[in-house]
Amino acid sequence: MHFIDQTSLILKAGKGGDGIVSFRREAHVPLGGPFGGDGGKGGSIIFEVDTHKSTLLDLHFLKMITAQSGENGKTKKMHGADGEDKIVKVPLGTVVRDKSDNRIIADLTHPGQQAVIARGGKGGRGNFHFKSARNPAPDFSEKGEEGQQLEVEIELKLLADVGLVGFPSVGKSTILSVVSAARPEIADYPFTTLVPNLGVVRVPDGRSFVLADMPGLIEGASQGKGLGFDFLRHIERTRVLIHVLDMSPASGRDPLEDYEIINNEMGTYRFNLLQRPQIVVANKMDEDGAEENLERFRKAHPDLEVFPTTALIAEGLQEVLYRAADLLDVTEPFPLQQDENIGVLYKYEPEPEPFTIRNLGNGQWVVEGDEINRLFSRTDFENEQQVMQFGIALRKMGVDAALREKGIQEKDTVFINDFGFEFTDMDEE
Ligand SMILES: Nc1nc2c(ncn2[C@@H]2O[C@H](COP(=O)(O)OP(=O)(O)OP(=O)(O)O)[C@@H](O)[C@H]2O)c(=O)[nH]1
Ligand SMILES: [Mg+2]
Repeated sequence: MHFIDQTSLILKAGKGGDGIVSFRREAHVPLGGPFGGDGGKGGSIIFEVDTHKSTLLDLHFLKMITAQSGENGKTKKMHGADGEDKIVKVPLGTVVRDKSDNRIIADLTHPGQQAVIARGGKGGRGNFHFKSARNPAPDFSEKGEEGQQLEVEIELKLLADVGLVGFPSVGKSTILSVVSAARPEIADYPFTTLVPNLGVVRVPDGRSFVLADMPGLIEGASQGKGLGFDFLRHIERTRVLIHVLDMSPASGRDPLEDYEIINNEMGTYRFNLLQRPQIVVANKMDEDGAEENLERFRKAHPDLEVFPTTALIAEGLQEVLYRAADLLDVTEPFPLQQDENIGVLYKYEPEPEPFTIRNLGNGQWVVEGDEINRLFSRTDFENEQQVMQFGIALRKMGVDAALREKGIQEKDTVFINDFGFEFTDMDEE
């Protein structure tokens, strides 16, 4: 199976339905009260973790996802139907970024977790909302809001707790195969592992964790050499590393040098991977000359704890697993990082707009916002003092200035929560 772990997609959430203009018809009234209903909300595009999925293959072929628009309002103040949300199933470990600025929109790390990636537009309000003493028969209504449109970069990052790292052919996949039920390919040529394999490891005391055999790293991996660069990204997700060294002189390499090179690559990679606790495993201890290499290594690194193993016959690995479980117990997950120049962000929450202004034409404006609604509900409009205070608070929030900037005229009507206010420009007094 082809392994797709990165793709991009265009998302178009549903438009909100328009509010409509209509009037109640009564036998003896030529023009009855406003009666136009609200448009329905546009459908949103929601990503949901499906643990049965393991790649982004289906999304790779999709290119674009849309959600249904809301229905327009109907007469008799009837609400148009909401557009249906579109649920997109993604594998655990999916990270979604806004392609325009590379910011993380969602980091889906729990089974069943959902995240709204493109929000559907709000429905427009029908004309009955805009009735006021000054205008008992408004002949206008709001249009539905456009749904959010964006291009996203989707990336799958493995969710292994522990990663096996090291040069090619040191025995990483062999270790995974003897400590878990995973059956990765094992061979004596380099780069046998092209895609990390995951296995669940159960320590005899009952603890368990997910272990991954990373593809071999080589010098220059952090600059994109070999397979390194792509898969260094996967290591980003792990909390503990098992650094595997080949102690056999037959490999033609020097384990002391290998150790330095791999650490250097991991340290140079943009998300300093050396922050993760490392367990050093000296593998292939069954080979001639391995003991001598181990001696040398220990002399060079007297403070390092080294675990000698013969992965082929599962010797020495029990201790390694216990140590990994112990380290996991005390190691917090590393936050997923943005590019260096953006800094660390755990979760991207767009800054809420304090308020929005819509020009309905004919000197009619709508101002909306959570803060404004709160203020509104706290104000007693029968009380002149409070009404003044409401006006002052709006001005402080910058509502007046924003309206002026959009070209509001003296005596235009500003609707807030279905109430119409006459605009008077206090700053020009
Ligand atoms: N003698 C000996 N050979 C081993 C031992 N562990 C693994 N091997 C052999 O080393 C070779 C490479 O093993 P793999 O597990 O595929 O190595 P890897 O690190 O996953 O290699 P890549 O996927 O290429 O990065 C295979 O031929 C294994 O049988 C060991 O403890 N002793
Ligand atoms: Mg391998």
